[in-house]
Amino acid sequence: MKITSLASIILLIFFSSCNNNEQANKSQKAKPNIVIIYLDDLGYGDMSAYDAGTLNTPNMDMLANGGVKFTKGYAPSATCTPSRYGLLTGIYPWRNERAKILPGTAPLLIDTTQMTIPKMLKAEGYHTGIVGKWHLGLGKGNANWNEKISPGPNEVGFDHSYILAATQDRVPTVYIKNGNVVNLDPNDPIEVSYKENFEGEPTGKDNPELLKMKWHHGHNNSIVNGIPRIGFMKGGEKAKWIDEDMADKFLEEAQQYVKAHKTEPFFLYYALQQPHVPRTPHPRFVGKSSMGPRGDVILEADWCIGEFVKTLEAEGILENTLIIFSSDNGPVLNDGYYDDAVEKLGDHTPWGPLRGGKYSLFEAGTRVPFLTYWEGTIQPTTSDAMVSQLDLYSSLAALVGSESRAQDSNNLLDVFLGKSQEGREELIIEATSRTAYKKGDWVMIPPYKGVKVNERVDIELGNDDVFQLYNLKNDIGQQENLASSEKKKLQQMVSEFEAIRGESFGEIEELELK
Ligand code: NG6
Ligand code: CA
Repeated sequence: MKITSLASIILLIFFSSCNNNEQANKSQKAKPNIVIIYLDDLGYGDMSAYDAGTLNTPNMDMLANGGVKFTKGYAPSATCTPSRYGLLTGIYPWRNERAKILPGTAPLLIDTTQMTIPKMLKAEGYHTGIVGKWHLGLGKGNANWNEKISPGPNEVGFDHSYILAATQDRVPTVYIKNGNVVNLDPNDPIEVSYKENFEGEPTGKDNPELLKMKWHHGHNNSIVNGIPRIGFMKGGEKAKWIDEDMADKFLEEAQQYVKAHKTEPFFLYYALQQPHVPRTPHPRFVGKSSMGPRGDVILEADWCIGEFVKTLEAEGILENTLIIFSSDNGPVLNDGYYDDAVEKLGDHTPWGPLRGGKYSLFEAGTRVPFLTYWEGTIQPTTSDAMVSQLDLYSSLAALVGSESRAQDSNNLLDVFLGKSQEGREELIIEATSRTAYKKGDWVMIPPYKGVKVNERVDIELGNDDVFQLYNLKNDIGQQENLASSEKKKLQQMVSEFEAIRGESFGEIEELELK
């Protein structure tokens, strides 16, 4: 063979392989891996990137400062179950009257015929997994924990699931993998009840001597690992989780999932349990924040996120992975245990400049840390566009080329990718079955009876006898109620709100509109 023809063959091979690489790159970009990292009760001011508190969260900050950091990012609700429902379905949780904080025995909340983010992504060729907190009900109610529990995450779109059923403070205190309780001993079956105790079983209420963490309100039923819980449970000794190991366990499962599926497009919903109660940092993190267990578990979560991102990097897929980070609702200090969250808070402000907290219709209930990160694709920026977790469904569908859209989910793909600042115009937020309406900088809260402050958690709930209207542009702390001075604005907000909700709210006729 002549030298020239050999050279041209080499060149041909070289160019065709470039072309292949380019194509591979293109199709990778079209179907990037998608990871949602979801914290439980992390407040707007709990991340140092939000410049509000005094905690130092370098790994979360790395994502926030290297991606799009949203200053007006909202969870659908100020509590867990409704937020997670909205996140996965793109449907307002107030449309489903069962979307309330669920006990561990509740049936699956998402109908198996309903579309969800993982279902939509599966249809586009994704492998889908969830690791961490579920809290959307399991089975048909009062599940038999000793058999395969179904329907659950695997029936609403997840190919793989490794979950805790409800919350860390609710029974059953076991991990469930693809519908089966992990380490279940058939000779020690699990029984669960939210109504009555099982004979002879100690409780937090009657056996304070057995407790390593004391309950403040609620949380006085079965005792697991010295921690009193919500609900009663019997049996399943070998299957019970060790609270202090939970963060490491979920991290390991998330890392394994990534390693197992790195060659196909995957969607991972990594739902960490921190800083929800009971706050049980691994001994490696005890004392690290000097704010007690609440601060310590946030630092633990921060470390987990750092390790998780390192895994994406080590597996060579960081540049092909869109990471979305947020929290299911705002912060709470005393959520039912004596754990020094109040006493050791110091100057830290988990709610940042916002009013209220978890359970509240005021801003801190639903405005949460929210960011998107995509190494090499998203340019670092701060965005003041209003976005909701509800919008992820339609935006991710647009990203992967799916035509599917969800009812209350706006396609804000360009906003999430940092290419546009045009977010939502309006949003309804929810807090324990109450709703309020936001439009631009304005927030309208209809009158709600009920206490203004929940004394047990020491949080202002947003209830008042009168309409409340705030302009967040000049009043982010919601101090000045403009309802009587801005009556036209109020009337407009109320009408729009009622049109979306399809119901009428409050006593608008008493406004004497002029
Ligand atoms: C409340 C619990 C609280 C927490 C919350 C759910 C009591 C008194 N309080 O009912 O501790 O578990 O439910 O939190 O039981 S969430 O983040 O999952 O919505
Ligand atoms: Ca929560």
